[in-house]
Amino acid sequence: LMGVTGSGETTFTNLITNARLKVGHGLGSCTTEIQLAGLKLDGKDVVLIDTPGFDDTDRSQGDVLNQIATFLKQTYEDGRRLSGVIYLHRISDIRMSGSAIESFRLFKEICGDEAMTNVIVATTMWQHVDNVKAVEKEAELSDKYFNEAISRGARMLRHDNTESSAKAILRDLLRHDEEPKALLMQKEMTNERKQIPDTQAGKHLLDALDNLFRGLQKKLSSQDGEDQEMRRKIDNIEDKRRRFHMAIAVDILTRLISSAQMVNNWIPCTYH
Ligand SMILES: Nc1nc2c(ncn2[C@@H]2O[C@H](COP(=O)(O)OP(=O)(O)OP(=O)(O)O)[C@@H](O)[C@H]2O)c(=O)[nH]1
Ligand SMILES: [Mg+2]
Repeated sequence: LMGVTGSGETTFTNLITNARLKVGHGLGSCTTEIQLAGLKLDGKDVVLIDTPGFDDTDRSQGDVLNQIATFLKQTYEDGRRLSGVIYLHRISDIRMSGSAIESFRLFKEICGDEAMTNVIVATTMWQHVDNVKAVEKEAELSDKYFNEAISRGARMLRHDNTESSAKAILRDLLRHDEEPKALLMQKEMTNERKQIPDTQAGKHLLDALDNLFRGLQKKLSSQDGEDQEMRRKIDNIEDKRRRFHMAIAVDILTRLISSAQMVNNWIPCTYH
């Protein structure tokens, strides 16, 4: 389950499993770690993977991408494949904000075109909206923002926060003729041994930050005097870029240390 923060990933997970994962009721993001919860559906063991939402209010998009990427890589190396990916989107959002568009682009880069047949875009929060307007908005979303994904095989379904609609979404993924498929980012990191910033999703995120950075710098240079607010925004983007690289460096270092420890532990044994 992926989506922007507050789109209802954890609520979806709790609805059909025995898990009692923490749901966010305030303005801030809630889920900070990837959490798993299982259920039995039509005799099949299903594991739901609840992820921290994109556009996290406390952490950067890069931190969330790192977390998801690390988990996806591990899963793929363990030989497990995802039967499907559910992207939740709030139908109650008045408009598709820049960050919502950006989050979905990032999601598409994580999955890649080939895995789109195993993707469901599920709209949530139907209880919060006028039904007629929401149906119009749903049509606009499928024609405009999600149409490329749909043309590659993704399906758009409604989730009305009931157990039956959540199960219908899972059944759609399980019943679908497609085999579980590796996501593009999993193949890039494992088969092509790419680091996160070199994957399509990583590159996309860095490009987006660069564009933002250049735009703000241009604005700043066209102004007389120092604009404190603009300077703060630029510093914030620089900070996000640095943290994205830093998190990856820490990850690589941790792996190196643990493999060095494995070698250390192994050498004395060979002499016995
Ligand atoms: N009406 C309605 N409310 C929902 C639905 N899904 C979630 N909510 C509410 O939306 C809020 C956020 O839900 P969460 O499940 O924590 O959202 P999340 O996507 O896990 O958020 P992060 O963990 O921050 O990424 C909570 O108050 C939920 O009760 C839904 O389908 N319909
Ligand atoms: Mg959550």
